Amino acid sequence: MLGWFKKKFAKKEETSLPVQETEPLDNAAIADQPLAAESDPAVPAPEKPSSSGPTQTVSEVKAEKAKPAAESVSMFKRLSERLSKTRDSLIYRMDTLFLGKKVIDAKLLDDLEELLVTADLGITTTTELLDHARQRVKRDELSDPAMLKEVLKEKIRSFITESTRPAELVMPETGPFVIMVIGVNGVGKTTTIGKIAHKFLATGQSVMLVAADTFRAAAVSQLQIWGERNKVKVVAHKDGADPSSVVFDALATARAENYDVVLVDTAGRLHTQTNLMEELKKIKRVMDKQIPGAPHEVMLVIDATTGQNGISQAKLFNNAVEITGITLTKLDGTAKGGIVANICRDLKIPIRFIGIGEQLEDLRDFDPDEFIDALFQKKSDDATELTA
Ligand SMILES: Nc1nc2c(ncn2[C@@H]2O[C@H](COP(=O)(O)OP(=O)(O)O)[C@@H](O)[C@H]2O)c(=O)[nH]1
Ligand SMILES: [Mg+2]
Repeated sequence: MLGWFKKKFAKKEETSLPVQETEPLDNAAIADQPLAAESDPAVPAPEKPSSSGPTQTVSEVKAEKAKPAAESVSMFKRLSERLSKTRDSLIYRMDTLFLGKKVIDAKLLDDLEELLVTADLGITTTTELLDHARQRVKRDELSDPAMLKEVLKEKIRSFITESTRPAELVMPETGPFVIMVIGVNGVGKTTTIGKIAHKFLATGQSVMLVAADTFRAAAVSQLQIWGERNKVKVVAHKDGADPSSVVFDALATARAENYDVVLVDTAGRLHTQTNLMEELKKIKRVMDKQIPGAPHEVMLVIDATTGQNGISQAKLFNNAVEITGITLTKLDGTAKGGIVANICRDLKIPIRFIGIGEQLEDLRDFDPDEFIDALFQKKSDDATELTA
């Protein structure tokens, strides 16, 4: 497993929160919540962890995070189960295509090309994959269709690993680590913030949430629910407030109160809405004024089920505010797994996390090897796992 963030921070063992099983989320209930009364930290601040103590090195942090083998197996199993629908749209279609075929001929390669494009790998990534396969066939290194799948798997692995390492979030040595979360409506920004907060809390970091999505009435209360669930402070202004001023105030508080991590929720916007994109730039500038260097991470959330549209969203958001990392949500849904390779190869922006469900713990560090292995798992392996 990769370490998912890097920071020399004071040891905060006593404050580490155990990872708890959470109740299933009732999103209808979230939507129906009355808007919390005007403003401000509706949720009391948690106990601040002590900032004294010996400094911990990155390798110590990693060692501490190393999981017992049994836990890793069950984590992999859960990932693999959650990816089953995504797997259907890529791997099982490939298996069906290769079934009963004895040789790799032009027709098979053409059919494969169509399959890969429709599984969201995109034209350029597909072309590169196919060229690679064709060259190997030509050089007589590849003739068995069963081997072709392995060749594709390793090539996809190389696309993903090359562009995502190092994929760790790098926290500043001092001051709050500010993460600005952006993306179009409904992709899972607020949910992802709740899940990321949970991850940081489990390592003993103090976390503040900022409701800079002042566009929709329910948005602030939705974030406040995630705040309550995590028992962390949520800074909000009145509904309809200027998001830049919310952010300006929140970062002042975060600095004054020594928060480790600040997660800023922004309004969903279409990447084609230029005025809203300008607003994002303004929010970013305001952050830097309050805490020089902030935001340290501009995280774009992409819904993996939206396919190629997700890629164009990323390009336009990147032009406006320079994305530093991506969270890909809803890979437990009917996503076409090719989008992962396409993002890595085409955009060269690291995927930090993947969302594989609606619960607090359903956010995984994106580990390219683990992901590829889970995605390419054979159906027979699934059956073994489920009966195990
Ligand atoms: N299945 C699944 N649903 C998700 C995931 N992430 C978010 N969602 C759901 O997507 C919907 C929109 O999420 P929300 O966080 O409100 O999106 P936002 O508009 O970008 O803030 C909600 O119903 C979430 O529960 C995920 O990884 N898997
Ligand atoms: Mg939201």
